[in-house]
Amino acid sequence: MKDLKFKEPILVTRPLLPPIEKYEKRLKEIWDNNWITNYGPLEREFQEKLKGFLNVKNIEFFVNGHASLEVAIKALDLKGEVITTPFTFASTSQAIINNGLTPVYADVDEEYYNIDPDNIEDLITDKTSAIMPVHVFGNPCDIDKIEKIAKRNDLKVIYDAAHAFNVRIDGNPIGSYGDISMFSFHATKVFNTIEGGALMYDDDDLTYKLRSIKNFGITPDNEEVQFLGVNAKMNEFEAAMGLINLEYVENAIAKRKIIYEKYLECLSDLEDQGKVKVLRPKSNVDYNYAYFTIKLNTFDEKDHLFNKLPEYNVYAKRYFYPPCNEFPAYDFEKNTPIAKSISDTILSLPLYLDLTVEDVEKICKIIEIELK
Ligand code: T4K
Repeated sequence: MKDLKFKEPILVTRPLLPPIEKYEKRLKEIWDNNWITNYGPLEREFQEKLKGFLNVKNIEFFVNGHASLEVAIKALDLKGEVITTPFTFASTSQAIINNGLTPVYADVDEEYYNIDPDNIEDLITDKTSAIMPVHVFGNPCDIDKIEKIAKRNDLKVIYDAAHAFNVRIDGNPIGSYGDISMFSFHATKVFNTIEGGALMYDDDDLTYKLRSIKNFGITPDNEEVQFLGVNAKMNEFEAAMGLINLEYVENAIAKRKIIYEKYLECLSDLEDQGKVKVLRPKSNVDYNYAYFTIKLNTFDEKDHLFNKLPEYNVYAKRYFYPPCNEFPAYDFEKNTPIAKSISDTILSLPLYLDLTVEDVEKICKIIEIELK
């Protein structure tokens, strides 16, 4: 145990931070511009560059991912009930509830932990206005089935793509599906703008509404309050970070892939013995290696590992525990057994670009010892 204890804490993630000189250069630009928020020149430059990088039609930026999700719901005028997944971060459900709508939870699939389309249709009522699936850990949902259900029932689709930066399905950008897709650029994500978020969408008509709603509902052309809005604007410091991190993100993803594959190699014996199950990317997907998750067989095994790892200075996270329909803050039916069993047994292990393959070997050795 002594040999395996890390000197410095190994956290579940660390932010992608570019060379500080690059940020200082952009800070100088912000000072020269005398413009620090409200759709400034760096945000506009970032918008054009990111559109080109991801090959998507429209992008609007926001102060954080959660705020952008709330604005997306307002922009699509959703009413009543929204069918969503309980296996996600608190943000997804809270965006629905904060807009005065009711989340209706569909259970998830056992392989990728995403909303199971076969559970959606039974939950549709005359109050349902939308489906809000999450591409959990960056693995795309069953988009074909979801979009067919939405079309058949005249429902909107907002994808919570918080984890899915730069993911592609059969070469197509993940932000090009549904009515709107939401991305988080939080410090803990593959790509960050410190805090920050974005909506990506095809319908050009949405731009006017999104830009108004994130600025108190004030319309950009005649400055009338035509919509009920909030303040959810990105600022120039966030945009500067985005512009610089964009230069480094492909390299960061390539490094994450090496770490991910090292974990796979080091955990293969435990997998063969049926002690852990690793989440893998779908075969037709260019993945971003956002998370490395393992599923244990029982709650007790998960709990044991989660509590033991800190003794070695390793900090996993329980993404996501419990399922959202079991949060004490709400009173929803707890009727999603698969989400519950995944939530009870899953852990996210450390994954960030400065983690070394030697670190991974040690972490896996610790897991092996603790699961004996
Ligand atoms: N939808 C989904 C599906 C999401 O997962 C999220 C966010 C959202 C919507 C909303 O997007 P945002 O509004 O956040 O843009 C973290 C993030 O705060 C959150 O953004 C993320 N999902 C969630 C999955 O993870 P916590 O509670 O785990 O954060 P925290 O502070 O414990 O950080 C995790 C680890 O990262 C720590 O061990 C330390 C390390 N860390 C963190 C920060 C902030 C650093 O090393 N440096 C840092 O600056 O929620």
